[in-house]
Amino acid sequence: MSSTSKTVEMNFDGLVGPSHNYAGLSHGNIASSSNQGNAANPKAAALQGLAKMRRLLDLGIPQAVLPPQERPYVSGLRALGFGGTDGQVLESAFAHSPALVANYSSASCMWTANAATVTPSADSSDGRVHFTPANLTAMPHRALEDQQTRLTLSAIFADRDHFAVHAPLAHTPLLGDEGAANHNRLSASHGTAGVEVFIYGRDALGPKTDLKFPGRQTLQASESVARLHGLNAKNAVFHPQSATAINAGAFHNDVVCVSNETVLFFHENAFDDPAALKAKITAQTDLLGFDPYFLMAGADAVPLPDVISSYLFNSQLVTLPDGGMALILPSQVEETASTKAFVDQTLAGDNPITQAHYLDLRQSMANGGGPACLRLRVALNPAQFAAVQEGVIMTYDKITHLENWVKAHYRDRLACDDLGDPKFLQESRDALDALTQILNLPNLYDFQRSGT
Ligand code: SUG
Repeated sequence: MSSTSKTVEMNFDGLVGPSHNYAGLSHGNIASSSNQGNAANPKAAALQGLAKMRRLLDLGIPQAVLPPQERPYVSGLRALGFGGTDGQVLESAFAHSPALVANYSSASCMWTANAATVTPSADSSDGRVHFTPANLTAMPHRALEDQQTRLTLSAIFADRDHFAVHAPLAHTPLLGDEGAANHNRLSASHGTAGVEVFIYGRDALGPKTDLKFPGRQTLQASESVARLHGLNAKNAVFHPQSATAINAGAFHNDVVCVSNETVLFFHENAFDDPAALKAKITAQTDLLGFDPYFLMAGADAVPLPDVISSYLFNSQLVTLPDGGMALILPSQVEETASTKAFVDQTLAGDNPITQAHYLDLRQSMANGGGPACLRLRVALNPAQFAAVQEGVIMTYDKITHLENWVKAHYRDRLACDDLGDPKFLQESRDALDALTQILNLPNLYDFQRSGT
């Protein structure tokens, strides 16, 4: 795909890794907990993700991928004192604790909305696109992702004239950072200055709260990312997620809210004091010279449990090249009466949303990841677009190539008991080694650099 003459948004989807499984690792994520111990189908998961990318290309939306991380993460286990060959490291760690190996084997980096927070150059102080890889400290298995994420983003956005990839924030509960999943942006268009809306689950320096589940994102992390990205009081807003939403299973704000250009699409229970949030946003959009659309689903019409089980607001909301916007939704939204009715009502209403597309993402959804979790949005002007490492940008041919790669390398059944098997380790490495050639990302992984 060639670059266009204006700023466009490119979605970087997480390519689902060969170790996709259901280990029930995410406390507070109801789908993850309730599917614990089920066998997964990594092949179907990866193909479902690629089908979503193909659909976005059909709509004329630029599409790219972020490759999966190396799992099982043998160098991580080796650093815990397990020794011998790589196969022996895995076997002895598994004999010691299958749960430990499950944490070091999760394919959770597929949810790239948690890979980083991204500030487009229209908002940053130095005219570059800024990325801060999320430290993901709240969940043990996810806290293992940030160093590789930094390496991957640095390889893809290598041009320092256009891109700044920061270090992740320190791994302390004070600075729990979950990336773009708690970050919205409102602007007249992708290329013009906007207001960035940081939603946090917890003020780590404030009074104790009555959260039943972890408030993963802290206010202090959001403020730090905004500072690092060169945002100021005029283009950043900080606001708490509601405890009601977190306690109902909205472990990230993007389970109950999505934004795109002028639209904020959200549930009544998403935020503490939604009226106050709207006032903060409009104070800034007035200065920027546009009126936002606040499209809110009331809790009476769309009960919060329906929102959590269907992932209505974990849709992608994308700007169509010929005008209007499309919602990319999981099929569960179509199968749930209240959420389907709200989508139909939105399409019929006076707002920019003109299309709804329902997709089967059941493998990812069973771990609490919908369409929006699976993508990192990056707004790029033509020069920035041209500077992205080309190997990760999707064309129809490349998607077909990746589908064939998945069919050749992935299992169609993976249970937690399979994770300690050295044969599975070798299969995964063969797959990732081939992938780095397809995407032209040489020496991306530890096992390639160490030559084992
Ligand atoms: O962090 N699930 C992920 C889902 C992340 C969804 N992302 C967004 N909402 N943006 C999580 O809870 C489950 C893995 C397991 O249980 O094996 C998991 O990590």
